[in-house]
Parts: sequence; structure tokens; C-alpha cells
Amino acid sequence: MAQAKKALNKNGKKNSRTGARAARPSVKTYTNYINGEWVASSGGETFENVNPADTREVIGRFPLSTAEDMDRAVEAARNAFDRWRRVPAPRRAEILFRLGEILIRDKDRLSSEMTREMGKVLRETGGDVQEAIDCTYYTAGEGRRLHGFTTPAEMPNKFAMCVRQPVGLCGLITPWNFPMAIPSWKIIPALVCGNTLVIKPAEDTPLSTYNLIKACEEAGIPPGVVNMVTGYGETVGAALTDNPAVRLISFTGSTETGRVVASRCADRNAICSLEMGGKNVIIVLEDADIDLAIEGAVWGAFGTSGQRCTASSRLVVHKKVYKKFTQKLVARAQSLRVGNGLDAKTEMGPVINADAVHKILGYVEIGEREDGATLACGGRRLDSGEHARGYFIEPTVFTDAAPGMRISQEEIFGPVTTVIPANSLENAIEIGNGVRYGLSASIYTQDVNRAFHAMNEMYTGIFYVNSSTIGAEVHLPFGGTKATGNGHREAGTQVLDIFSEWKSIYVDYSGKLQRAQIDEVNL
Ligand code: UN1
Repeated sequence: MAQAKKALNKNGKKNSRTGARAARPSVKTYTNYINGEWVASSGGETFENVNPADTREVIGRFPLSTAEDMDRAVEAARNAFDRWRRVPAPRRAEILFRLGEILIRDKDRLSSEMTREMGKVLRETGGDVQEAIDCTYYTAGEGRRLHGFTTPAEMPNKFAMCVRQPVGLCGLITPWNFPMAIPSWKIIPALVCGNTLVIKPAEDTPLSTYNLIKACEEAGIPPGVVNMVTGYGETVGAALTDNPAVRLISFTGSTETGRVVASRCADRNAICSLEMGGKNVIIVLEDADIDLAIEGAVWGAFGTSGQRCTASSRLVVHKKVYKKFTQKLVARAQSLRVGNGLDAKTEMGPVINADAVHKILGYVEIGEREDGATLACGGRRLDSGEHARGYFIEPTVFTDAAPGMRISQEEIFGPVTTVIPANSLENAIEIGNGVRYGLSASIYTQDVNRAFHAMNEMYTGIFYVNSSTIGAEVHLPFGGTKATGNGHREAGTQVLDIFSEWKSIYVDYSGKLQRAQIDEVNL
């Protein structure tokens, strides 16, 4: 996924640091959450959270926090750790179930606030909140499991087992495209495992994370266990990543930023879990149900305006159905209603900010000029009438692309998809795997043998048959191979391996010295 807000350098949507500005009385000023208290940044500065569908609307003003604010939050989480880890896991989980109830109660408000700050349509922000609810219920259930294992010891009268222990203080850095779901993927397992945490949400969408943290407070999570500090990556993100008290950083965002985070973690031997970019492929074979494949491609490419790390940004289509497929695809893409996500008729909302518009249109130019593919539809910014005040881009389809072109290789993270012709299943698989990322892939075919073959051959973390590349469920592991990640998986029970460490325990009840088998001469 692109930019966990290149927070890190450019501001895009939030380009006004408003410390010196005259306050607009109707705009609410929000605060950080540190040690159970809602507090302003020590520097007193704020930044604006602007609606990407209508930039006249300021959703709120959030703390432009300093490294000092972050250090305070880390200190609070550090002090809270010993008490929280000693709360029995089923009790920790009870609080999380209450959190799930609060999210269900407030789902409508949370969804519409998310649409206003992030842009995606209400149905999708409802899905984002629902994913947080599902994650909460599913993962809170782990409070009564958190399974370890017992295993026979190699010596008589000796017992061997393995249990999970929390890693300690976790730093969470989250993106703007799933501003409640992705924080929940990290916060809930961190808490159920007994960790405390500080989260730095993307500066484009702090309100949804604020809402989640508010719900944590209401659910009764004790002070200091959960802390939130808003601001830019270059200051507070760096202060979190570099603080020696932070044992683990869990990051979702761009591959570029993730690499920086990883190397800073490596410098101080911190655990680091990364979830990054994708260039996901739908393979359409000649025997596919074409209308179904079109629906999957349109949903996968243009849902969330293409701003999912699982977006279907490459469509590899067998030559025998290529023409039919591309004609239908272009017709469907052109018919999509682009507009404000709060309008029930809207099918695709804006992109997140001015930087994103610039980057996406830059790729359109690269596709046309440098790469020489055919721009079959879209490619322009919509900037008049109802679109005049927002960051709207037409659904864009490139056809006749070659696998090595930049638009076929690089993550665009916008409503742009690239259609590449293929000669055979093997050729399609080769093209599918021929990118640096490995998050999600799918195949449309009626032939079960070929579906299984592709399932086996695609080197991705997620694979779908006769379905789009998006739509992962919370009880299965989520993550990817190659430049998409660094070997970890979120969601499922697999996420517990990020947020806990194994402790192997041996109990010798023989009453005498028993060396291990390797040291014992006479067994
Ligand atoms: C993301 O794309 O950043 O699979 C997360 C899906 C969602 C999660 C996507 N459940 O589309």
C-alpha cells in the first residue's frame, strides 16, 4: 500500500500547520491520548484534517505533536505494562468484547465520519468499521485460548511446554486507507497478548483512529495501556521507532517507508513487522465467466478508488477473450459514478490528497508516453461541478500493456488498472509472479485443475479463485511475500506470533540432576 503517509515528508491533504492561524470556532480541536488523559501537544500546534471530497470542509484539528509528546506516551505505556500483563488474558478479552459492542453501537456515525475524512463510499467505510468489529470479537476470543503446547520431554519425569508471553511495549504506525480496520488489526492482538502500546495514525485520517481509541477508553482499558499521538512520521513516527523502550514496531504503509522503519529497528534490535505494497493480479482465462470476472475486476480495481494494498491493479487476460474482456471492462469503468462518498449513489469516491492526485496522474502520463500502452479510458482529474472541490480522478484503464512496463510493475495506489494480454495459463502465472510484490492474486476459470495449479504456483500471501483480489477475512492470515512484507502475517491466529514471544518451560520432577539427552551418556 502506498504511503503510510509519507507523513514522513510531504503533507498532501493536510498542508496547513495551523498553529498560527485564526481559529475557526466551528472546527473541533482534538487531543492526544496519553496515560488515560486527553492532552494537547506540548508545542501547542495542530494540523487540519480535510475532507478529500470537498477541501473546504475541515473535519477537525489534530495535535501536530512533538518528539517530547511521543516520549511521554512511551513512558506511560512503559509504566502500564507490568500491571496490564498480569491481568489474566480472559479478563483483558472481556474489555475488548465491550469495545466490540461500542463499535457496533456507533457503527453508523463512525462510518460517516470516516467517509468525511478519508473519502471512500459509505458502504466501504461501513466495511472498515465492521472489519474492526470482526477483528475485535475474533481476536478477543483468543483471551480464552492463546494456546501454547505441551510436548513429551526427552528425559523421564520431566515435563515440557511452551507458552506465549507479551513482547512488551508496542509502537503501531498505521495508514489512512483503512483508518479503523488496520489499527484494530494491531491494537486488539497487542492487547489480548498483554502488551501496552502507542499508536501513531496516518495524519490524513486521525479521526477514525481517535474514535477507536475513544471506544477503548469507554470500554475500560486502563490508563497508559493504549496511547495515541498524532502528527508526522518524520517527528513522532521517528521518535516512536527510535525509542529504546519500544520493543516492537508494527508498520503498515509504503515499501519505501517500511524499509526505513525496518533499518531503524534493526539498529536497536527491535522486533519489526511490516505490511507494505502490492501489485496484485487477476488472471482471466479463456474459459472464465467473463461477466463475473468483469465484476471482480471493477470492484478490485476501483473499490476504495484503488487505494487498497490488495487492489487489482493488473489484469492478465487470455488472448482469446482479451478483446471481449477489455471492451466490457472499459464500458463498466466509464459508467461508474464518481463523487462524494456520503451520497448513496456514488460508486467511487475521491483519492486521499493532492499528492496522490499528482502521483496517479504522473503514472497516467508514464503509461501513455514512456510505456506506450493504450489509455482506454479515464486518466483525467475531475475538477468541475460536484467534483470541483475534491481530489477526484476518473476510473482509468490501460490496455495492451507489457509486463515489464512501469505501470505494470509499480504500485500506483489509485483508480488505475493495467490490462496485459497472456498466451496461456503458464504465461499468465509468469507475468503474475513477475513483480517485486506478493500480496494478493486471483484467477477466473471454470477449470478446477487449472485453478489449483495457479493456486500452487502463485507466490503471494493471499489467493482467490473466481473472486477479486480484495476481500480478506479477519480470521485468516493477511500479508504477502517479497517486497510486500518481512515474513509476518496479521489477522488470524498468526498475528499472535507478532505480538507474543514463546517461552519454553521444562519442569523436572525426578528429584535428581538429569542432563538433557545430548549430555546424558547412559539413558
Ligand atoms: C488493505 O488493502 O490495505 O482484503 C487492507 C481487503 C480488506 C483489507 C484490505 N479486508 O480488501
